[in-house]
Amino acid sequence: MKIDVLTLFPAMFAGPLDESIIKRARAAGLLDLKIHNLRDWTHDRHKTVDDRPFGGGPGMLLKPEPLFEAIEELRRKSTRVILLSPAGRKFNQQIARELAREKDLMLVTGHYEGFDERVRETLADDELSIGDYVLTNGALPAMVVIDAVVRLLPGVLGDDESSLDESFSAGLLEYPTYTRPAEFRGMKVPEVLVSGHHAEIEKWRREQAKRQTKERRPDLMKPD
Ligand code: 4GX
Repeated sequence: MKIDVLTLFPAMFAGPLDESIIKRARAAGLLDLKIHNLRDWTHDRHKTVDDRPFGGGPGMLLKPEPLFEAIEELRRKSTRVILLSPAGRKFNQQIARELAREKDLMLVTGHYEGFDERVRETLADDELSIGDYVLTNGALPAMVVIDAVVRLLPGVLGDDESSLDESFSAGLLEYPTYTRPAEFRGMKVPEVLVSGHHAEIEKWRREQAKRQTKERRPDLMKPD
């Protein structure tokens, strides 16, 4: 997959996407990730990317010209252009799975009060929010989307890394898990898990996953 990111803060992307699984995906050629500085598509001496809103009011908006020029230069027919903003659809695992099936993505991150509305109307295929809180800019949301999508690309996760998906796909939280020692500071691992009764273990895990979900995330619970 090719992912282009358009941002005013390219340096923010240096650490998180150069580590661990995303680093490995890039090295293996499974992900072609390019970070672009929106200021590279300005033409004035001050590299102006923002301006005041017509009609007055507080805050600055990203001007349309650099965004139009950048997106029109970088996108291909196959590219899904996605804006990141608190006004977008709420990002979740289902949307991550949907995006993982695309050939190319372009993530466009706002700043200040947001985008000139013509960017949204004309260039955006989609608009996503990572949650109901306000960040200083869209770089972290873009990295969150990239991380969640890239780990779903075929070949990116090893067998030991991929188990977590199943429970979320099944709509339940994980059951509690333990590793050695069997007793730690007086706290014992549940007897059934060390019993070797595989059918009993399965049953216990299913019950625990349901209980955890009901207690902590009832909103995930499917009616049944
Ligand atoms: N999930 N932010 C975007 C600027 C902005 C404001 C309005 C467009 C419209 C955020 C989030 C988020 C802060 C990124 C404001 N852009 N983005 N930025 N939560 O809080 O995605």
